[in-house]
Amino acid sequence: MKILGLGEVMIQLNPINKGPLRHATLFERHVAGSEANVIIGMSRLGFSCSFLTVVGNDEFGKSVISTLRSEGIDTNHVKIRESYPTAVYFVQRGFPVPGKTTVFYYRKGSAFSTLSPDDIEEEIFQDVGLFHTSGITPALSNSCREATSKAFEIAKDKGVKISFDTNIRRKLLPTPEEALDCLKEFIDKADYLITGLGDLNYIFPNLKMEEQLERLASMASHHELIVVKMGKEGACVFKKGELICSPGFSVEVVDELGAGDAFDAAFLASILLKKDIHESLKLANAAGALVVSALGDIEPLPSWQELEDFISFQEGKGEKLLR
Ligand code: KDG
Repeated sequence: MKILGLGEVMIQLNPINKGPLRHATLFERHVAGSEANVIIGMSRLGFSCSFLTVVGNDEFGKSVISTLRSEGIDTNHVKIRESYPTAVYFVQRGFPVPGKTTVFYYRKGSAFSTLSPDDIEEEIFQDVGLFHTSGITPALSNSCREATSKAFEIAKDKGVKISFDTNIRRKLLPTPEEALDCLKEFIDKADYLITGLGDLNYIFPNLKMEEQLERLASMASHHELIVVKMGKEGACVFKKGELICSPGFSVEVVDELGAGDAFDAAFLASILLKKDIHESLKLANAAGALVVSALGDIEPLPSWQELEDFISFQEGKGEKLLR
């Protein structure tokens, strides 16, 4: 089955040391973007993937394309926009809250923000079994929102399953009202709806998780299941009113960025391979934990073997891995 992703891919500048960005002088350069991270994660787990994005005709755009290609992603639908830059963002790790990462975007007016319904052609969905995007994409500009709507319409028309991660970035959707207004049509059409405790608390404050999930489920008329990521506490699946949860793994946090995307990749891959929900959650939690232990969103995305090794080690069965 072919997987199609849609989203902005950026250049990430991640300081080598933790602390306030104003004092950072040495940076690692990475390529990252939530939806692309998910697609690359699924490619590493054996799925055939293609990605729809827009980059500038610049050095960073070339870097994005070569990264996607080097991961085996079909880049036939990557568009190059003259005179618009590929977006960049900076990361601040461990300051002011230890273990937490803050991002500073330089993406306004980027090549991707010009994505419009004209870029979403029906033939892109040919042979696609699953389409994935997140709440970041429609929040980037009005034309991105219209393009995302068109992609959802085509996917629904063609019977392509949709996976949607609410992925609310408060710098893009600064109030809960804006977030709900922007995301509701995508929540409504998603088959696999993925969210996080932070997003639920933002859009449905002062409610218990079960109540928040009931509210979300009532807005999501096509959902097969809803996944809630809870960081190091693990994750739960809400299906037909039942909540199935799995605990997280405890690891040292080097850079928490990308953990949720690694989770999505392993969860979706597992569900598509018909693994049961407990097993899928466990593998997804393991993928998230692996990604927080290293810099960069894409680099630490695991293979099946690496997931198995990580879980065996965490469960005290990994003696042979030490040699
Ligand atoms: O999920 C990690 C991403 O959020 C991060 O790497 C950058 O895609 C990004 C975004 O838009 O915040």
